Amino acid sequence: MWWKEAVIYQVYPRSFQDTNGDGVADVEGVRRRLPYLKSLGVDAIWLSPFYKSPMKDFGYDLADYCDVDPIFGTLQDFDRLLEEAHALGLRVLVDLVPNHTSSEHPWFLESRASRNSPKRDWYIWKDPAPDGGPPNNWQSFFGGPAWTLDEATGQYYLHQFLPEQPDLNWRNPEVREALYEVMRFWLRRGVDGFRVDVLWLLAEDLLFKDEPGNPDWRPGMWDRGRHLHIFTEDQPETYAYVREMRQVLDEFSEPGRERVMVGEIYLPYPQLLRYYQAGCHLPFNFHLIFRGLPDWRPENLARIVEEYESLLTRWDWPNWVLGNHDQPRLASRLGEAQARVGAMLLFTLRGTPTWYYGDEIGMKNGEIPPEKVQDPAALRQKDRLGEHQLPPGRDPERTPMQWDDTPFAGFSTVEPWLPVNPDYKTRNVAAQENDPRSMLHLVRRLIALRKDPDLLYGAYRTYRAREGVYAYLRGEGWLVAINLTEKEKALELPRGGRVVLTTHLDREERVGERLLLRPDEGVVVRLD
Ligand code: ISL
Repeated sequence: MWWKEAVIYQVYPRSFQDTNGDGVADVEGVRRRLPYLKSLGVDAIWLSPFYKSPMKDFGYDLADYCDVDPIFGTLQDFDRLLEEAHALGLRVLVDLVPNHTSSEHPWFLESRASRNSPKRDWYIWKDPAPDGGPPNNWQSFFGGPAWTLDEATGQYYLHQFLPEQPDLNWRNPEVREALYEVMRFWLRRGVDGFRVDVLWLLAEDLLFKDEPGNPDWRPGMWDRGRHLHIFTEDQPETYAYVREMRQVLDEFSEPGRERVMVGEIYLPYPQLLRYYQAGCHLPFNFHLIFRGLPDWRPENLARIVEEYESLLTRWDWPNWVLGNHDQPRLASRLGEAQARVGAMLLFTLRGTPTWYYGDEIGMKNGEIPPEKVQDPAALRQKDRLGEHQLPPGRDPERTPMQWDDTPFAGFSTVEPWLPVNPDYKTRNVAAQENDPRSMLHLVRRLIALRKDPDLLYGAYRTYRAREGVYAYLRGEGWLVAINLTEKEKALELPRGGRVVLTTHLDREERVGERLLLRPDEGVVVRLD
């Protein structure tokens, strides 16, 4: 099945390639860069939202599910991109944002118009608490209460994100059918599937009780962490909704042309894995991001992989991620040398990898001067906490793609919406194409190597996970050994073999039963 063998590449549409000189990238820019994506060897592209939107959350606030925002282009541009991608053998996944719309979506305008509106029940409206305050203590992901009062009708509406992102009421079958029609709209156009936004948050408990306090919360942690989320996350109804979405996908699937659902789900494994049973092809496994990167030791990484591997049934296909548009850049979290090691890990584990644009050249978090901060998550904190506490937000990982060393990095002809990282002069695609030992070449080699049937489908077994070295076996003859330290390490191999790839890209040689790993080196060994 294609999605088991695929590498998915995430494009953040605002930041990939501008073609009309407005400083914001566009759909046409993705089309023009298809040859690059093809040369990288990826199989599928996932596009974050490019739909009509007031852009309060940069597209995750949709005012029209079935049209392209003019800043990104037109539906015709999208059709052309899709056609050319398919001609090159690249699949295209689009973002589906079912949990909330923009407050400017016609559905919400109708819903808020009056308490008797036929669409009143399309969103979640509640009377104020007896003191006039919000109905309960639920907090928004972006800080502050998850409820906003609509003065005109005297009720609060729920928004787990911005006040400009009201939550749809998924218990209402009309809402569900409307979203399934949205899916059909894009499936008929030919998309290969969806990355579904906040899939684990679709339903809320009907009693709307206060969330209990989180005993682990400490000052400095984010607001929403003050409480547990037992009434807003992972509710039983969600599984039924996932099943229904899967049916819509199956209406359009044929052998070799399965339309797939990738689910954004931040949950512990036992809960996460239940989304497979509900029919989600790839419930995102973010554990390397939120447990691995902060504690980059072999013992920890092996635990993360083994727990997952031991819980998966043979119907569940694994997947791995190291970065996305909500998380600090891989190369900033691990440093340049270990980012290469991280890439080797991601592409040699069992399961479908998803790769974030720019990580293949080791792009780092951009430095965003306070007056240029755009991310609403950061700006809301600033309003509440004051300038001096301004958290970095998510802009640093969304800076323009660094194509070459010309002004604005070949991204645009004008000042881009977020500053280009100044390191673009030396860190860019063109420079790395010319450097045979660059991270770009490493990623390309890893993606190509991953096509080996044993690396795709072979079993995973931990070989060693201690003293800075993490080594594992894949299938019959592969051994991957990564050195997570800056010190030289030695590893006894089960038998001799051949180093076929090193993160340093400078040796391919026979090894005996003793493998020497240089500082920050990862190697893939083909055992005899
Ligand atoms: O960024 C996060 C964790 O580090 C999350 O809080 C994130 O906001 C959450 O996972 C939901 O993300 C998705 O939905 C949001 C949107 O802002 C994010 O960009 C998107 O990935 C609302 O649609």
